[in-house]
Amino acid sequence: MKRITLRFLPLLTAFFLSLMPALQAKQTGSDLSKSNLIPRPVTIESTGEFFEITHATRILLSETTPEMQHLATYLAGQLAPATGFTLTTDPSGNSSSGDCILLQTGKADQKLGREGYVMEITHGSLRISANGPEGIFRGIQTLRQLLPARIEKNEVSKGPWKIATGLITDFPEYEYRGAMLDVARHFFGVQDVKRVIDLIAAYKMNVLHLHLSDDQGWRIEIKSWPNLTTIGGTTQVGGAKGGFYTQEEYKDIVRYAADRYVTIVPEIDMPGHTNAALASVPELNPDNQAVKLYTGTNVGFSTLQTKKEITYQFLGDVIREISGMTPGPYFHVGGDESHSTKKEDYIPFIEKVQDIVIANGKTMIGWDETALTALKPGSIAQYWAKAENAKLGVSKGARLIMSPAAKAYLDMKYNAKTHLGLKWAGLIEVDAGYKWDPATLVPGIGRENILGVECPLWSETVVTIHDIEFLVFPRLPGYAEIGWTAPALRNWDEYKVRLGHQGERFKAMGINYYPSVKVPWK
Ligand code: TNX
Repeated sequence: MKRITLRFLPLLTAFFLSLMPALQAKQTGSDLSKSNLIPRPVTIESTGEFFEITHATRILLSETTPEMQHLATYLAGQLAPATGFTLTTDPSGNSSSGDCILLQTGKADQKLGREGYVMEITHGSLRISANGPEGIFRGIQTLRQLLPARIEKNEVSKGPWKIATGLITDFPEYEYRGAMLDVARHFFGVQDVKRVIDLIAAYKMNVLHLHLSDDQGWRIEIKSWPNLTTIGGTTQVGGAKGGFYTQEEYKDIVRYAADRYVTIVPEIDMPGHTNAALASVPELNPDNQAVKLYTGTNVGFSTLQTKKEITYQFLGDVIREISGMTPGPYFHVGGDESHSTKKEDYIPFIEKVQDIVIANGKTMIGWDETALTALKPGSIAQYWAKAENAKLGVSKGARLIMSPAAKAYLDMKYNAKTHLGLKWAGLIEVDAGYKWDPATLVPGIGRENILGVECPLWSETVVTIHDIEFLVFPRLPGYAEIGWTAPALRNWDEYKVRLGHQGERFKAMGINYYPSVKVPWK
């Protein structure tokens, strides 16, 4: 008996040793394919080991441009508060000795495009490669989600900081993946906007559309028309003190966004939604008499004078000043719900404004009503309400941003009891917000007509950053995934499990989220 056991010992040992990696993987969760990433990447392969970030891990760069150095600093800054590590960046460092995170640009697969990346994680190193810095930045967001949720805390937490090994290849479905914040109905300061930028960038969104003017407030300093903010910026819905961004503050927001590869799209809504401008500039009114400031929530009662020359002089100045501070390619002219503008006036008005936008080097975006006009090549329509308008836009060669109110409006209540939000477009539970495909939603509109997806947050009922977070989370990661992940890789039953795991990240980030019963929270 004894002799038999001894004879088989080497074989038995070999057998158990061969099981070790699998056992280890089970016990400690080192299966990269089970990492609950949002948005879901294109492919993930696991190799069953670990990479560990320690105080000695170095961040290496394949090229030492200021932009790449900046990204290395950003990465170290993301990891510092929770780990307590001050990771060093070693520009010319050699990766062969291991224990490094390598950020490598150039020579990546063309199919990754500008934003895609490949992440190769081995026991000794983690490498993110991409065609340029933008892809590296998106990859860093994946790296954050591969670490334990407590990496998002603002205080030092216990390690170890292990990441499962394997290979991720990832790139986006749509090039425009955005959120919108209405800072006109209620004003939100620079710090709040930066918080929103950080939160959307964590889910690989790349656009923040700012709704900068409406009946209730004008929120951006225009040097040639100072009354817009000294009068039009003073109040908000409900009558409390409003606010506005100075040009320096706006530039600061734009820079902060650019550092996170987020494009700011400024919107000045016109010819309707203009009461704040009409209250600030008497000459914009038919009788040259300024109207009163407005703090209610009705829509459709105001209009610019489409036949007055001063209107275009005014808009020329506004569009020039804002465009000059906006590096992104877009200028949004609103154009929605202009119920007090005659259709025969609306059409030539938008066409004139389109020319001004183009003359300032920008591409025009307008809400879907602008599809009624003669759109120039390149102009973009944002579908929110009328499929007929969206199809008309497509027939004129416009590309679409998909923001269907009934699916993608962040200001719609989750259910009848939600204390914030509106319900005119319906209730949008977390599953309903996720279960749609922009490319099949409207018959006659296909993938090729769509530039991307945007989820707008209108702020009639939203007063604080706390309120913003409650309506934005947990729906926003779903819109981010609709924009990033191909429809074949998306289904609610699988997504909800990944979303459930994000709950602990929301907590670590201090996000005031809606704990929907539809989601199996971890
Ligand atoms: C419609 S969406 C509007 C906004 C409101 C929003 C409230 C759009 C282009 N216009 O003026 O704030 O509904 O959900």
